[in-house]
Amino acid sequence: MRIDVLTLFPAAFESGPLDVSIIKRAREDGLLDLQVHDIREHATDRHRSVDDYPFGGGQGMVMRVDVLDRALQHVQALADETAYVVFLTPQGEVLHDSLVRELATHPRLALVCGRYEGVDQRFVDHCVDREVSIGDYIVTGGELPAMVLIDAVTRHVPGALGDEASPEEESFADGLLEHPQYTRPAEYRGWTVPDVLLSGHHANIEKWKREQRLERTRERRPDLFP
Ligand code: 4GY
Repeated sequence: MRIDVLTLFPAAFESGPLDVSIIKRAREDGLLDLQVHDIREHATDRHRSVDDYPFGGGQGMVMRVDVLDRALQHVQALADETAYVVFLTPQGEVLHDSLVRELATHPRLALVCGRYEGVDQRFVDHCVDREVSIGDYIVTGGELPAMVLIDAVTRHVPGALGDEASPEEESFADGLLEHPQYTRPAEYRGWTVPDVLLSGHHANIEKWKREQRLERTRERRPDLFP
């Protein structure tokens, strides 16, 4: 899959979480083609301005519709596929497993990262296919939310998790939280591991894991409970 990012801070995507581990390998293997673009290259005045004061007053600055539209048109023309355009904003629908899976079915995404107080609504109305939020809190710009989305989506690209692992077998695929995990040593400072996990009785172990997942989900996330 191809993902184009439009940002005023392309450096935010250099040597970060998308350059290590699973996402690094997905990029090396050609499963993710990530291209980052500087919105400022599409400013035209001598100050290279990308923002201006809000009509009607108010604090802060608003990103200009003309600069964003030129940047997006430039990016769209870089490949044959038309990118599905996602704007990261707390005003969007909250990202969840089913939306991640849906976004992963698009062959090409373009992610628009806002800064300042936001972007001119005309850009959203005329150029954006989907507004997505990573949760009900505010961060300084759309770059971190874009990275979260890229990571979550890439895990659903076939082959990205390697041969054995499948996202279908992960937490949320069946709507439940994970059971607790333990590894050696079996005892540390008197802290022990549940006996059943050391018993070698596979049917009992599977039953315990299921019970733990149901119990955790009921206690911590009743909203997810089946
Ligand atoms: N939460 N989920 C989020 C955010 C801040 C555009 C500048 C979020 O997605 N984005 O907090 N974004 C941005 C939004 C203008 C600040």
